[in-house]
Amino acid sequence: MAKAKAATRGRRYRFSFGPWNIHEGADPFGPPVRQPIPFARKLKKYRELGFQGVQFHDDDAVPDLDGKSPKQVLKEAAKIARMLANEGLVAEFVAPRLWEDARTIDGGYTSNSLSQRRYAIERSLQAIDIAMELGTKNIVLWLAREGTYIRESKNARQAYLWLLGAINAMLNHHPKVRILIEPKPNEPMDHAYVPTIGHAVAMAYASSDPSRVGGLIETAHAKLAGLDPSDEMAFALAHKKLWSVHLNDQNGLKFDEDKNFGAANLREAFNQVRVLEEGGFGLNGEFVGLDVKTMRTQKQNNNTAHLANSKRFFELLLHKVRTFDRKAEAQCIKNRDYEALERLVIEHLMGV
Ligand code: XUL
Ligand code: MN
Repeated sequence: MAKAKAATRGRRYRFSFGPWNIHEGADPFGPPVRQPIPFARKLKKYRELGFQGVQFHDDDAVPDLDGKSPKQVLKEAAKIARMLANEGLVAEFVAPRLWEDARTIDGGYTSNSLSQRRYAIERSLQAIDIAMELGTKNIVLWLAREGTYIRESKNARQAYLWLLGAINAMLNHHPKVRILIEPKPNEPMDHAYVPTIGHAVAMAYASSDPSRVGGLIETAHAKLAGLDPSDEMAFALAHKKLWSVHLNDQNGLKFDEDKNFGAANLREAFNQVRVLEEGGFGLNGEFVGLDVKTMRTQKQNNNTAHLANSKRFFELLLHKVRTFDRKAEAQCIKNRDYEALERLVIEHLMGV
């Protein structure tokens, strides 16, 4: 116990975000409100803001990849790998973008159309090739359109089997690839398959190589499922399957808000940091990933403040976790005096 504590005290975390987090502000009700920033300029921001890891969709690395030959795709990915190295950055993961193409309107891996399921798998295998070129083994699956608008449109049991088949095909494609399932219960679908980390972990154990399938938990997605994000993270950590996080926040059951980490519920954020710190998250090279969007109201020249702020809120909460009075906590637990424990937590957070 003392040894584990020594290992975590003073531990430094590495942070990542995706280029889509510097967002132009379009939403379903209005157009962009800021000019797009070229990828190379976004890349310059990472170190400046204190980030080392870059999260990618496959076409963040290779735009319009469906129209390019496999050779061309790899050539362009290699160019991005050089850009990363020049900036002192690393790729954290690549996620196949399976929700924009016309062939994924009704889902990719779980589409009712055989040719569309094939397209989804082919595109995912190509995402693995891109990931390897970028120097990461991690593939994130956000299963955007794998689900239904109306229940009767798909056979859910069959869909889970197709999903498993797709995961196994990816594992089979490269001996080192690791699949990180990012669960989300809804949006864009009414109901999404694999809505929670429990489902993702079950899929991992059912796969052809459970040691290479794990999860990424996004705060907002857990909250949209009506669950506590820190408990979800703890569940994955207990199974050694928390391989990344998307920290952000969410003000109740609305659309996926991607608010700043800690901005809606500070205590929940504190508990996420506590669980990550106590669970040894990061000790195997995991990144503290953010998935936070620039507010639509933000002006062009200050469109990265949300990233710096979310990282800062994490670090301030980490300080709160590390300075929490553990002896007093143990005493409250021993006495089963949870009213006293609650007061201890709230006063600590309020700096009393
Ligand atoms: C969608 C979401 C995505 C994934 C990556 O809700 O969170 O940005 O994190 O595809
Ligand atoms: Mn996310």
